[in-house]
Amino acid sequence: MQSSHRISTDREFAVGDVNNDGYPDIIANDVLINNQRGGFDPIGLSLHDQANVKTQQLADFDNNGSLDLLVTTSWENLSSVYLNDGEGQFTFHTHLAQFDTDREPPAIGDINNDGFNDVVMGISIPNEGTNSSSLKLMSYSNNHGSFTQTEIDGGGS
Ligand SMILES: [Ca+2]
Ligand SMILES: [Ca+2]
Ligand SMILES: [Ca+2]
Repeated sequence: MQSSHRISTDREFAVGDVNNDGYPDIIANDVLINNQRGGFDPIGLSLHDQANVKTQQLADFDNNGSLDLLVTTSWENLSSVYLNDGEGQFTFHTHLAQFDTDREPPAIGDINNDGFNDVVMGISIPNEGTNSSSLKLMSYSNNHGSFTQTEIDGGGS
């Protein structure tokens, strides 16, 4: 059976196996589960500020073996982590930056080698008393799904 599903083109979508059945699934406006017969079945995806999603990336943030979702939005300027229940249902977990994020997607990797995926992204912080803002490079180190924000020296521009 062929699933037809409308996706908007101004957001990045992600591919990964979100229900751990060995078949790659798609995160677009919805979670599209690979039905193993060449089609995809939408199962629903509820995000804050759904209409303004800018980037979506999959990575396991709580180390339970299921891919979680890191989302940035362009309107409320939030970056948020959603945890996967193992079936591809994502539940809001935490916000990272609440400032405008860089146009580039965040980078994900275990930068302090503790076994948990961390996040690095550029955020735009307003300069006090002016209309200008500074782009700063921030790291979000992850400890069992709880993130600590640190400015990376020399990362601004
Ligand atoms: Ca799958
Ligand atoms: Ca996970
Ligand atoms: Ca880490």
